Amino acid sequence: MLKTLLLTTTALALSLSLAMPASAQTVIRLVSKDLLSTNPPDVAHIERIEAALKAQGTDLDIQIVDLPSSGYADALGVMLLSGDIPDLIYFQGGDAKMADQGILEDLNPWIEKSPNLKAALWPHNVERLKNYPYLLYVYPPRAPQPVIRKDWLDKLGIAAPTTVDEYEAFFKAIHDADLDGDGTPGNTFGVTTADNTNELDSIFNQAFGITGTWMKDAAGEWVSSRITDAEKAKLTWYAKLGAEGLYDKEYVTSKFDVKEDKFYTGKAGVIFGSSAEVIDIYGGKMRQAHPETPIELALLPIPSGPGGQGLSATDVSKEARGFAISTTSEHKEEVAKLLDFMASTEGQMMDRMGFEGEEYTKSGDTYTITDKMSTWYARFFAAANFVPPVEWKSTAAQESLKNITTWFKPDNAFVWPSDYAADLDATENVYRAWVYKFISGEASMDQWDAFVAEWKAAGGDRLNEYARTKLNG
Ligand SMILES: [Ca+2]
Repeated sequence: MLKTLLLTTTALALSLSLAMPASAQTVIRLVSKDLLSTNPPDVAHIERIEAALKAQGTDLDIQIVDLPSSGYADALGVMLLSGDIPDLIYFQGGDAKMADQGILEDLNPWIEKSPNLKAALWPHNVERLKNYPYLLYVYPPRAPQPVIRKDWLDKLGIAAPTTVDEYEAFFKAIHDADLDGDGTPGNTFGVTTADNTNELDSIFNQAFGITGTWMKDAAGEWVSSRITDAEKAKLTWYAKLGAEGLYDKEYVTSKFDVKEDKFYTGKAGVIFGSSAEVIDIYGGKMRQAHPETPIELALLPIPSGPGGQGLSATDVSKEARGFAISTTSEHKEEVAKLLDFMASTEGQMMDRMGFEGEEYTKSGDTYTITDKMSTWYARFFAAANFVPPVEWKSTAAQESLKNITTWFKPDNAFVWPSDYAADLDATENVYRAWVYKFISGEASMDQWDAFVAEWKAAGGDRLNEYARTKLNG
């Protein structure tokens, strides 16, 4: 059905283009979220990209296809299913069924021919492209990392923690001191998170030996890491932190604004920022909350532990979002040239730095970032190898980006068939509920086997069985 539609519209487009006067300029149609022909900076950005490519001998007319930002994925799906398929498509979900229809190009051969793009990839991009070659999203993965006020770190007078044990002592030192200066020691948590324990897991999973979503049990069988001894040891430690007032048990009802507020008001010493940008937003908000003190944030190390060291394993089964080239495009070579340019130093200067006189000023070789930079964002890529001519990110933010490459660990998670959705939901709910029971003290770690049994009964056995068919293969 779709293929018939595609053939019809392609034939129509072809006959229309034949009726047009011949031109050396190639029309590329681009659809992307938040990229609009009604937004002047977007238009100016695209125009200067066209000019730069033309100077390199590629004459493109890049036409922005407007879709609403709200409900983008649905609107895109409707447009594609109607047979209107742009050359370059940004997906935020809904790509897998388009890939199944054969309308998304295998990007690997194109990347192979694109030296700038190839050099711009982050380690997780390389792994994801091996498993699912249809989407490209050249941005650092979200990897929550811990920060503390630098003036508090100085006041504590102890070194930043580098092991699990040192983290415990560090959280205790924060808790026992009166760093917020309200006259009451013991009313500041060492650490708080939002919603669940994912942020803690980001740096403590590897330390406790939780190497990925799937691990071998004592019998050599693949099982979900949720029910392993390593997970139990980690939760035992989280529960200890909770019992001693070092970890905020209210995490379970805290949204991100509550978490942040506890940090700014001195009710928690350490919080996690999910990206370099977020870390700098936290720094900016902290300074706004305390205009009398010039506060910087310090990034805390990725700790080693009994099981290892690193950031929690990154899902490399596929990109969740990103750019695709349509197989129906008549101009794949030109689209690939556009993408390669955007990954080059010249393209990144535009895409990352914004406009001279707006996001930065330039005097000779000296660049100065303006306040407008805080609202600029890359429309295409954040290349892993791009070094800006002036650094505006804080030291903490820069260090967090280095950690993403240094401490990257690929996960062995895979894409589930849709008929496992209910099992995945049910087991996740059982896990989250028990984690809270353990940390809040409502359940003791002696009840671990009851948790495992409930998790298995909720669909976990089925998940483990399917995982064995995938991972043993
Ligand atoms: Ca206090």
